[in-house]
Amino acid sequence: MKAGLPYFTSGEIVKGFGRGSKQLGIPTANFPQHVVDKLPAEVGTGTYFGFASVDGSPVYKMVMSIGWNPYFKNEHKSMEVYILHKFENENLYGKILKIVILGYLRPEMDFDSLDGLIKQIHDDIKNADTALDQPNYAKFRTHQFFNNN
Ligand code: RBF
Ligand code: MG
Repeated sequence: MKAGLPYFTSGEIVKGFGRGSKQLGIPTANFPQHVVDKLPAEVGTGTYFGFASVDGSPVYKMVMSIGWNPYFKNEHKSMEVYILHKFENENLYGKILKIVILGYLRPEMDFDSLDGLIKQIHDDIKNADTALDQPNYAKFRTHQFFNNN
């Protein structure tokens, strides 16, 4: 496993840039800045995969972005989690998101078009979905970190 991983963290879901759902059709749950600032140096920017749970929900696969989103030229580093589960019209703001980061997919990139970014994220979702079926990753779904929330 990559240095610094597995990495376990949790925090309240806060409002992001409001682009994920509307502009990209890929809603993400954003962590507050103090959670981002706790990331160890080994867990650098890029796209990662792992598992996630929201307020004691079942544990779902996730894929996430850590960084400055070069396409949008953000000024703050963010941690945005896309959960591979369809939540029914639920507002997740204020709920507690628990994640374990298990693997690294690729560095952060800039794109010529929004379409290019969206296509790449869909590839990331597929790659995460496949990787997380490997037993060495899948075993974390039942890790005690996700118990009694
Ligand atoms: N934004 C980028 O500018 N470059 C990236 O390489 C990038 N990769 C992402 C990968 C995943 C799995 C996700 C969920 C998002 C990624 N984003 C990336 C962030 C995207 O720009 C962000 O979700 C929207 O700006 C909404 O805040
Ligand atoms: Mg978001």
